[in-house]
Amino acid sequence: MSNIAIVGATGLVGKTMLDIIEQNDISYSSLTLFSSARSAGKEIIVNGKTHVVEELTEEKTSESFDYVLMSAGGDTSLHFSPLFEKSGAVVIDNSSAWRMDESIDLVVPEVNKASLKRKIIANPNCSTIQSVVPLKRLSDIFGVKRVAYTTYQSVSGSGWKGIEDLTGGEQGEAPKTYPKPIHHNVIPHIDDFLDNGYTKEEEKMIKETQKILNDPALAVTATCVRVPVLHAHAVAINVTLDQETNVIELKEVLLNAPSVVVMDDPSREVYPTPLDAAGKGNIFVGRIRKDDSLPNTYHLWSVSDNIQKGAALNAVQILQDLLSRKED
Ligand code: 11C
Repeated sequence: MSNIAIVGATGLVGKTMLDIIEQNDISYSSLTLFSSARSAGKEIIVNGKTHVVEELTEEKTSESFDYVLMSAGGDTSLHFSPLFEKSGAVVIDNSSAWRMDESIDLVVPEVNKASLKRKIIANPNCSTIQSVVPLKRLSDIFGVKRVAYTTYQSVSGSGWKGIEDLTGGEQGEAPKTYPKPIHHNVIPHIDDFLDNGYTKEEEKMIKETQKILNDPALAVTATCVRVPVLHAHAVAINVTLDQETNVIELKEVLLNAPSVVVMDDPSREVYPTPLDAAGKGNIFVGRIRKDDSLPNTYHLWSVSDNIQKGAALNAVQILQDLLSRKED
């Protein structure tokens, strides 16, 4: 059995990782919970045992961990992940710090596997994960030529503080996290703006899709929007395929895609919404239809819980894959 550490255990993603570890009966020899100095000392019960959260320090990285699930932001990861790696641990990192590093694998278990050439594995951005899982099936079978994303991202993507901005806004409070009120509003601005007019969130979706689908030249574009929803992101995906197909065939392919649940029957008003996906681990896809404005082009509507499959669950699934390899 393994010695597992969670860094960022008191955050929304860290807490969900612990819930998933419990729900999936993942066994371990020891479980150590780390946080910043601010949250150290808090107590968290996992599998009936009380754990006192410790402040992460350089010294503690050498405590012979086998696996470290890191959800503590880019700067913390840049500093501490290589120290854990040097001490022999495999780090599964939820920040964007390592994702585009050529030596680091960016992994969605339904799509690709960690090579372990480095012992730091990057967990992709939430809106990327729920997009590449259906796209990978289409890419394998029909080839993908171009992708245009428009996202509708819930406030839990910003952690507890995003949730507080929405619930505070409902009480008439001014926003503390977002540049504009999110209550009764939508904000076409997630993460910082870049010189080219795109945001970092949009750049992440573009570059991470190219890396995960192993096609650096794939034409991808994105507009990312924050919406006043608590849990689960929606992504409108417009995809141009290399080979001709039709809606029936496309649905058939997606019905067989791992982790994908097709909810698509307009005649009965069946299509996924964030309320359908919240708290669940699947990627729900609907509104599958032909885009007649371009050849071989289709619309998909993908909805998934950004804290579950979009972050904590994907990281734990990477861990489960590594644990199963160890057993073989
Ligand atoms: C959001 N997608 O909804 C972001 C959160 O690069 O892992 C995740 C940011 C990241 O705000």
